[in-house]
Amino acid sequence: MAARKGAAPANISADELTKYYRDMLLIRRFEEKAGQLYGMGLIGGFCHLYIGQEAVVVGLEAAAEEGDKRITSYRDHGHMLACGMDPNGVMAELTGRIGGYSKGKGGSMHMFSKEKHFYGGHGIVGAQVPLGAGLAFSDKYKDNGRVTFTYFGDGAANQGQVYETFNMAALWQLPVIFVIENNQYAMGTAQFRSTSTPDLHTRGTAFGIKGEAVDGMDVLAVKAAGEKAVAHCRAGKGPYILEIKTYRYRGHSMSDPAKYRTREEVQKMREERDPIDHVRDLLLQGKHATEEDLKAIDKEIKAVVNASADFARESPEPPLDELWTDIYADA
Ligand SMILES: Cc1ncc(C[n+]2csc(CCOP(=O)(O)OP(=O)(O)O)c2C)c(N)n1
Ligand SMILES: [Mg+2]
Repeated sequence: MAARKGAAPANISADELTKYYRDMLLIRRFEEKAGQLYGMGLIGGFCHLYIGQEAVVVGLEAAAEEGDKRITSYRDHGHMLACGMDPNGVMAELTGRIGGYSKGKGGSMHMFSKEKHFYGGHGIVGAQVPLGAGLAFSDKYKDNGRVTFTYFGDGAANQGQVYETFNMAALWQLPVIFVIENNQYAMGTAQFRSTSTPDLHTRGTAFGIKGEAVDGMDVLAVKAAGEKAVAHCRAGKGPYILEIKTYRYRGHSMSDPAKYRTREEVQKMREERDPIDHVRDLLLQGKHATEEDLKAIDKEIKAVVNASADFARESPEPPLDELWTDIYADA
């Protein structure tokens, strides 16, 4: 990944930069709070934090339009916040409360929003990839110009169902962007230990799917690549692969022995490549914001996140009769 220095490109406004800063910071602070609540025993089950990867979803959401869809894995809180889902509903779901997106019955990995076109939250590695192509199939059928962002990890990229999906998506020219969030690890397995060729963006070549690698610690690079991929899909040219090179700072999930990488490796990334610091520098160097402006945003975000934790704690657990609801769709 190239070093980043200097001013923002001229075509990016101060308002846009500020929005990306705010959106990424919301995810970072929300995830930190979720980590705290987990430590206090308020979150049960699995919880996979997105800290470090914020520029991926914020950059791609900047390239999306109303009505576009998104679907992802279990590392999903950032995707939900970036597409505008309510932090209160997400935090309440994490803590298993009735005010959560799945009425407290889904938890971290299983949330959905029809309103925001967010189709989950999937715990089976790679399972969302064919589902994402299915969403795109429905859009193609309806000829509505919509695009589906189908996110999955570097580990998931080695799954068989991904390639069955690539074949069908290319055959039917589906408007789907396969977003490989390459954070270099699948649980405790480094990519070089599990993957025969490191360039995951070339994985569509056999199916005639174009792909490119993107610096996932640079929100502007992600946005630019996203816009290109979206234009490709909307023009009816079929699927597109974005391999977004990113990094997770925290463990795979809340229980992670952290023996597969050094502290120094993580520290170096945080210090030299942090996506939020990057935009902060652009804002300050370009004189688009003062330290005081940024402090005010930090304060505002903290208040939103604290309010979500309060909302979650005050929301009751689902009553027992909720066990029998939301099992089948109403015909
Ligand atoms: C089919 C299946 N196999 C194994 C697992 C256990 N598992 C959960 S996450 C994970 C690693 C996936 O890594 P990656 O796709 O890189 O995503 P990341 O966690 O890095 O976001 C594994 C093996 C699972 N959930 N589903
Ligand atoms: Mg990974």
